[in-house]
Amino acid sequence: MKNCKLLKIKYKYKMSDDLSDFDAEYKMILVGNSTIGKTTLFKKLSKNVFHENNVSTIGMDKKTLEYEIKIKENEQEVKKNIKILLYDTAGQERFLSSTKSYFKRANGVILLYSIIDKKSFNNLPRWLNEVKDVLENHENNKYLIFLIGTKSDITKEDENKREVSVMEASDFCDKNNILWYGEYSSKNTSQETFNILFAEFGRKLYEKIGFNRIAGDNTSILSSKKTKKRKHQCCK
Ligand SMILES: Nc1nc2c(ncn2[C@@H]2O[C@H](COP(=O)(O)OP(=O)(O)OP(=O)(O)O)[C@@H](O)[C@H]2O)c(=O)[nH]1
Ligand SMILES: [Mg+2]
Repeated sequence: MKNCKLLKIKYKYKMSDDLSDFDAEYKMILVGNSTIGKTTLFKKLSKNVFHENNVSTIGMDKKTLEYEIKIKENEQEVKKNIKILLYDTAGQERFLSSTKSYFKRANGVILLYSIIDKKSFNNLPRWLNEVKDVLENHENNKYLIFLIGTKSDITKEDENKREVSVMEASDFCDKNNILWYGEYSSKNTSQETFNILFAEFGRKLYEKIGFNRIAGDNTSILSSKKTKKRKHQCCK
């Protein structure tokens, strides 16, 4: 845990009112093993709901988020309106080839693992390779990777259920040039806190990439399907 500190969220988000006037848009993808809570986070952020039931994603879902962020330009604080097009992807192994097609031209990658599921953490290097394989093959070297742990409410109730320490996660970030953003719960973390977090991701992307437009986004949305048994959770 040398260089990598838990990053503080400095700026308040504000949903932008004027949608036509924005300074940049970025594609971000949620990536990680099945059942770690990608869709649950996506729904908390977009609809402020928490579902207990197990609905496995096939294909993907997407949602546009709009924020006003503050950045420093020539020593002055200026406001920028940004859009984040967020993709919720499938974690099951059997969908990997179609999932990878949604990684293309991503500007931000949110890697996730469950803090009560060591396998989901141990599989992060593999997800990282899959993402880099797609992004670097499409001549996209300007992207950022963020890491967050999910299901923090469970260890708050019972610390014995923890399988991944904060130190391990932070060290993984240090070694792989990833930004570590800590542990969250889609059950207990508020929608506003998630919005502040995503506005901060947007601010980091603006600092790294600046102006950006998402070209040719015409991917269709496939529905999610209830799966009774989730045996094929590879990547697990
Ligand atoms: N207690 C608790 N349960 C959670 C949390 N996030 C997700 N879950 C539960 O974990 C299960 C799986 O969540 P999903 O969001 O469907 O997982 P996923 O990563 O989208 O899985 P795939 O779509 O198969 O890739 C669901 O039963 C959720 O209710 C959390 O923060 N706390
Ligand atoms: Mg899902």
